[in-house]
Amino acid sequence: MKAAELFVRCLENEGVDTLFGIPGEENLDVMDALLDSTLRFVTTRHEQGAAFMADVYGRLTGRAGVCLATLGPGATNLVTGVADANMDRAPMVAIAGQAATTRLHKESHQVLDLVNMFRPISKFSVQILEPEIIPEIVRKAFKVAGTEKPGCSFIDFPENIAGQQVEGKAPLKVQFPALPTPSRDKIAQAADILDRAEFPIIMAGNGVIRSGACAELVDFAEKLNIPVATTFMAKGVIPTSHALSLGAVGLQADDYISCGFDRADLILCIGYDIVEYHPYLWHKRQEQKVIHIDSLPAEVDEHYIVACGVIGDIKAALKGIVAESRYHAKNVVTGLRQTIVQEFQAQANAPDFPLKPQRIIWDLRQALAPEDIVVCDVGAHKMWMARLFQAERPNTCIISNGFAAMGIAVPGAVAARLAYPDRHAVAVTGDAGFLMNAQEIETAMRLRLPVVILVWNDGSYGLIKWKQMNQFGRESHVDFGNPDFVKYAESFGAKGYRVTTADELLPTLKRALDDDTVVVIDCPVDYQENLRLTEKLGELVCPI
Ligand SMILES: Cc1ncc(C[n+]2csc(CCOP(=O)(O)OP(=O)(O)O)c2C)c(N)n1
Ligand SMILES: [Mg+2]
Repeated sequence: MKAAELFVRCLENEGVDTLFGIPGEENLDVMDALLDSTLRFVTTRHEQGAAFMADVYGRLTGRAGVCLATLGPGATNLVTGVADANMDRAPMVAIAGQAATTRLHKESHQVLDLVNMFRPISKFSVQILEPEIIPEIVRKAFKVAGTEKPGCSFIDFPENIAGQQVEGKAPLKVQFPALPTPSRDKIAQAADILDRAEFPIIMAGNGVIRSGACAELVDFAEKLNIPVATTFMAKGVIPTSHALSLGAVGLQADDYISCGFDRADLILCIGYDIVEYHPYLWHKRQEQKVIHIDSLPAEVDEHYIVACGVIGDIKAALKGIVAESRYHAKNVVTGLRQTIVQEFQAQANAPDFPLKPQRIIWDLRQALAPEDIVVCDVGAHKMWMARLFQAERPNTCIISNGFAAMGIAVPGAVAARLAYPDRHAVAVTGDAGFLMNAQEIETAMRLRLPVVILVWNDGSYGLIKWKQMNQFGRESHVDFGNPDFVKYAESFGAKGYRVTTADELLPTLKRALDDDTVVVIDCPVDYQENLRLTEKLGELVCPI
């Protein structure tokens, strides 16, 4: 068979069902071989869209999302989405076509050294130099991408190799390593430290979701009476409605939840990764002890010196420690939780127009079922969503907080809808991030994927304006004009709605979710709330 065909067989063997990408001249053989495979190819309108789709598909399914581009400019367009997956620990395999190996040694049309270009933004970056090594390369790419901590593998596939014949080769057996059970000693040491603590608190990170340990985490918290804060990327590991949930941490300023950390004498970091939230922001004075429970040893950081590391399978670690520890009866956080819950509700009925961020989020939560999926973009809206959107289940509020690249929400919501056709998918995005990948509306329309895109319209790079005002008291080059988002949506054959009073938002959202097509909602937002929040948190008095 042709090498390209063997390559496609290997993808099938890995359980890949979907590829996102754009065909090019240098991957003609692969594109042709796909026609005789079980794989679904989603043709996108920008390689960045394809990469973000693979990123979110991988994060939601736990299996590597796959994207494909041609050489040179096709491959450079993948870069942001690849880096995002890699830093957000989402499993991904990115594939690019390449010129024939007979012209890689010289200056040549569209030729770039892609293996080196992708090296710093991937775990494994490789070129296929002989057809015979395809089974090993594909197997290794998927194994590396999917093994803790997950990330991206990049494969460069020169066109002359793809067209060669290869005999007697077949895909390799799919094997992933099981994480080792943490040692008994470490479990005993952690349980002992925990026993002696009075006010332990849990900081759960995305690793809890990746290792499927959410139920064990909730059980652990309940049996030992320990409150749980999550990172932005771990929203939903414990239902926000749970009495022990303290919401999400991640603002660069103190928030109510900081009071929980300040009171604590022990912080249990579970599946937490410092890429998600700098330790100096929650461990400034380093007065609390830290226990690190994760698949891999703690990263070195001067604010993250651990008293004990329990390394290995997170589920096994939690089960082991819970069996040897005690209920912390004094560890009451009712007052703090009440304050946090009041924050969720405080502006639920605010009649103001443009709408307050708090009201937008409240109405969005009312409109969605607990299992529906929100993919959030990056900006001021993300800060508000992370703080106030009440996620009840893991992986229902996708936030990029490793690489935090704008433009993820629209392609991400398309991928969410593909991964879970029975759930609603909503892209929550700023007006700037929206236009970074709005072209993927066409992809969603073509694939008949209903997606709701809720655009927070402030005519500005709102988050940057917020920071400029905080730091310098004046803004610099952050405003822009917007197209008519309703007409823009309609030009794709999608629907567009404009919210003109606060009370219109909830019915508009419900209608959009029922419309069964792509809908763009233009929702004007009042970001004066940003500075009000900064002021309020600056004067924060701890409710415990
Ligand atoms: C690709 C990319 N470019 C720039 C940034 C830096 N950045 C972070 S938020 C932001 C502004 C986002 O504006 P918008 O999408 O309108 O959201 P808003 O802050 O107004 O809610 C910028 C420029 C980034 N994170 N990613
Ligand atoms: Mg904006």
